[in-house]
Amino acid sequence: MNRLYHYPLSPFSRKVRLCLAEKRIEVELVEERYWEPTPEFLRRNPAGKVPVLRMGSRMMADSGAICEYLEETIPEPPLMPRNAEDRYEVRRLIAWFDDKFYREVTNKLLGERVFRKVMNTGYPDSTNVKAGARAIKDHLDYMAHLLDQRRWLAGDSLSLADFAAAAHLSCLDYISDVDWNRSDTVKDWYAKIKSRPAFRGILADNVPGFLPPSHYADLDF
Ligand SMILES: N[C@@H](CCC(=O)N[C@@H](CS)C(=O)NCC(=O)O)C(=O)O
Repeated sequence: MNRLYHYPLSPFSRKVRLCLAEKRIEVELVEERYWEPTPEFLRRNPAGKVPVLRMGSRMMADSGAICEYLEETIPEPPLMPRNAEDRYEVRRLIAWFDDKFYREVTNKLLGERVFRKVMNTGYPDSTNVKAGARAIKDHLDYMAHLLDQRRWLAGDSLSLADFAAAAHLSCLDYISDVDWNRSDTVKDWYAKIKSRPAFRGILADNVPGFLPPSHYADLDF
């Protein structure tokens, strides 16, 4: 059985879960408290990060590398476009969310509100929380700008860029940190992606000590 070592509120783990589910690859999920790394965990991934995917005898780390591997080995349904220009745009947006959005928003909001508590590293830093809450507005506006011209974030087909964005936003939605009233366009996009069967597992996540809001799993939020 394939196995994904993950943490439920890790956006990088969620991106891989969405990719696996969309391609109908079954995996057993194993929760990894990566901030308390065991020797076995570090043997699986010397970088000490989740996600890590075990497929057959192969152990794979880094969500970007894993998703591209899955795309190359299990091409259906496709999550990358056919031509180079369109693939460039998907990769640009994955980097946007996994680098810029993560640094400016996810890490500031989720990092302070959730991970400080689970890692036992003190109280949330309100300067970081305020900065994250300010930055997410610009990101939602940028998404609205893209979605005004395209059906999906990187073009007219669903792609890994949508999964990267949805992975971050779903983690933040779990702690009620997304203002869905800011843009109908972004809300419609999220409703569309949220209703995919691949999203079911993520909507069923439960992190002890953090109860998601009622709209979190509601497809008609
Ligand atoms: N580039 C990596 C980033 C993974 C990552 O940063 N994961 C976080 C959890 S969301 C982690 O394991 N952090 C532990 C650390 O940085 O030591 C990927 O895409 O998989």
